[in-house]
Amino acid sequence: PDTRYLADYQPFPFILEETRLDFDLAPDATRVRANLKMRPRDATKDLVLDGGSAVELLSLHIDGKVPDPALVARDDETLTIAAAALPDAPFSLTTEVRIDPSSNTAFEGLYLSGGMFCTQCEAEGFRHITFYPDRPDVMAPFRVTIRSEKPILLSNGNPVSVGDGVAEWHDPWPKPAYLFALVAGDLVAVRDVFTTRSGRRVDLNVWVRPGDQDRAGFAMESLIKSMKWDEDVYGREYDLDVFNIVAVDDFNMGAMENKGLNIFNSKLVLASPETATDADYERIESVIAHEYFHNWTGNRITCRDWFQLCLKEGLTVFRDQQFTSDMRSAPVKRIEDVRALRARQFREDQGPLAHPVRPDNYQEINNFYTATVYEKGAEVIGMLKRLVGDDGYARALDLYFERHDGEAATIEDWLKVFEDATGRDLTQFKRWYTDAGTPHLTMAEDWDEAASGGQLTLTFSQRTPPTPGQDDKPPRVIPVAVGLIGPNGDEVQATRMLEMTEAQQSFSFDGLGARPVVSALRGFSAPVVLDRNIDDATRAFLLAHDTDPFARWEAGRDLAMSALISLSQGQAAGADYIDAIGRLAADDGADPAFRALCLMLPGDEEIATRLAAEGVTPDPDAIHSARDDLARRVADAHADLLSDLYDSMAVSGAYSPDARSAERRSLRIAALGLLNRIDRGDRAEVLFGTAGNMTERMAALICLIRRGRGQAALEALHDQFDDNRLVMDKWFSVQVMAADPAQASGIAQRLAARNDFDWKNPNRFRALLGGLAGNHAGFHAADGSGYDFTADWLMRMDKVNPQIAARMSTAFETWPRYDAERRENARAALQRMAAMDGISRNLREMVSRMIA
Ligand code: B3K
Ligand code: ZN
Repeated sequence: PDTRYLADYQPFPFILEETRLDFDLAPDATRVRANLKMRPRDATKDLVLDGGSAVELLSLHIDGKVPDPALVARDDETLTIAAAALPDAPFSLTTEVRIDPSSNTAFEGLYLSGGMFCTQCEAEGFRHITFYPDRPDVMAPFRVTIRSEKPILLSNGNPVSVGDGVAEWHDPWPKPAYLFALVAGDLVAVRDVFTTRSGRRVDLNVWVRPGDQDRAGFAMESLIKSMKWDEDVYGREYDLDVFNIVAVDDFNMGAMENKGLNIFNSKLVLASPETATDADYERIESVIAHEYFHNWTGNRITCRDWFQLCLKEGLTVFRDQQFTSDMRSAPVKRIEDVRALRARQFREDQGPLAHPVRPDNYQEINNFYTATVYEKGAEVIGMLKRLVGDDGYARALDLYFERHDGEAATIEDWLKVFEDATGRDLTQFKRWYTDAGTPHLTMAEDWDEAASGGQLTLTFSQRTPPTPGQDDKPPRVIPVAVGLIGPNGDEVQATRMLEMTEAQQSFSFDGLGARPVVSALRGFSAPVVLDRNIDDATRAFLLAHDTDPFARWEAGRDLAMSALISLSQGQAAGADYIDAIGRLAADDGADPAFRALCLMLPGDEEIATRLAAEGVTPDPDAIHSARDDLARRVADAHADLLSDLYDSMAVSGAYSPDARSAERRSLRIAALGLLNRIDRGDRAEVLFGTAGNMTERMAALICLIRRGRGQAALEALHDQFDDNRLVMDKWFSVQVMAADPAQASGIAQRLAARNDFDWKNPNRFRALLGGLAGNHAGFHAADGSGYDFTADWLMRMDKVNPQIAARMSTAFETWPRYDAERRENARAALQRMAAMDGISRNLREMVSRMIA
């Protein structure tokens, strides 16, 4: 009954020509007057406006008159005005409502964060502000007046007038309500100016709390780089006179692309060398870019309905990934993205929460802001680009902006643009959007020395395991990038894109002379699991010689993975890996960040996911000790080399977050992590005490915790930063994440009892619960303590902030793959949540999909 279906889409029967909003802000009684200029498309239809139960209607007028009360109906979610009460011509609808931002703990709609008023409307938050057609295909220009004693009053668009206690804003670009934003607070700005290529002067402001200005400079630099890049690479210019970014401490996700007024979680704005790591800096740069890029892919062209979420998110992630590759090392970025995809999206695709990139039904749309919609959505665009080529992609994008600017579009529109621009039929390609699950691609090799001067035939077959609601998966088109390396290590066939369209298909390479080694799925050309029969010696050969950086890294990864899997099953293994990795680490010709990535062993969770994909039940404790064992052996075997790297990769002088310095630090930290297994933590202790930047201090702290000697460092960090929320979030998270698994949930319990566990703050809650979920063997402790702790807190959080509870419940999504005892414990925890009185729609949907 609560499920919505893509197939049921109906256009809104009214046209909204303009929206005027008037806010009188007060913490517990804000008044909102809305004046909507409307025109019926179909005069027989009632006008149904969305409006949450906490929105109190004070008055309603149609063309200035109060309608017959019998023609107006209110329920918990809507306000309906019968067609009989509406003119058959343009009319104006005026409502006045009262809302209470101070009691809004769900942080959806208008709420308070540290005394500042702010909003979050995507996906369906605007209905908690006033009565409105809260759907993305209803777009209108907005005029907004804000009355408040707060000194800084912001909304979307351009400022019309800013006076004492009142400000007026006008956004000329028609937009859906989910892009509305308002901020009122005591804020200061870091300012700059950007001149667009056609000469528009744009005032840029990053608004933060007084005292935080000196940590907002990097966000500003990132914004300027993003604006320039979007002009250079996509020909997209900014379209207003101001661009505002505001940092808030209480925020349900990372950031939000509201037109001209992006609102950010403060952890994605504020950074200084003492408080933020290199990874934080990189993430700030990419999220600032992501939200900025939404101005065209999301705002100027938005989504017709929420089923089309990947239209804006997949494309915008793809764009931010391109941006980061241009700003930093492209191969390193690609490897990092694939790691993240496998860790989050493959895991999601493998379990009960699997869904298509474009889902066709949902109960709560906020549950679909997933790795599948975002990251797999971006991979699908990468494949499209590989299939039509760079020029085809550029033509298609130009056509997309030209054809759909100002519209609310669909995946069908998106694919049509590619078909029209390139002449290619994308019917089969569309399955990447409609079918869930990660395809398994098997590759077999056949070498015929006698045929055509030495012929290699590769035969691929594809199979996608069933996912909830989808048993049969027809074959998809899969671009498989392949190169060939000769026995002497030289490349004999440069990258060729094989297009697989059948369930099984063969491709031949002639005139090869001697049998080459195949470098397959170069650049991770498709989001699939590749199964091939390959021995460790061949993997080591590829790790040494492959010209494609991704495939080269992947060869080392596979080598590590095969060793870890054997070790976790009690077999001796690892010699080939230890050998090969030593040679790579010593190769000064290879980029330091690349070497660092190769030195990092796959995480426990990734090993478990791989085992499960092969139909093996993962044993979290055995995986954990296998990883420990292999890391220690690597350190033993290469102690001198690692120690040299640790010393030589030190970056001298003042800290700078630039890519080159960060890459050296990453290799240094990778070496430290391994050495820590054999030096009792002595290096880490020195580094923690002497490093002037958070990147190295945090790495050192993790090492110390792993050696059971983190106490003094934790205390020191606490004393130094107890007034800095972002550092304290790390403090909470790291001690659970890096804990000995047997103690993880006990430590989490102890931390949760602290006064400064401000659990209603989403960052703090995520730090602790996410820290535990990130400790694989700790969360999956056989006695169920990790599950119980998590379930208790999710139930508590659900009453306050359902979105956060539902999001964090994904910690359980892998439960069906474990042994009977763990499954029993996890199921009991899930059932306890399902049975909770007053469970939210958000958590209910998640839990019921996981139990099903
Ligand atoms: N569009 C927002 C996400 C909104 C999430 C709503 N639950 C941020 C982003 O993807 O850019
Ligand atoms: Zn986005």
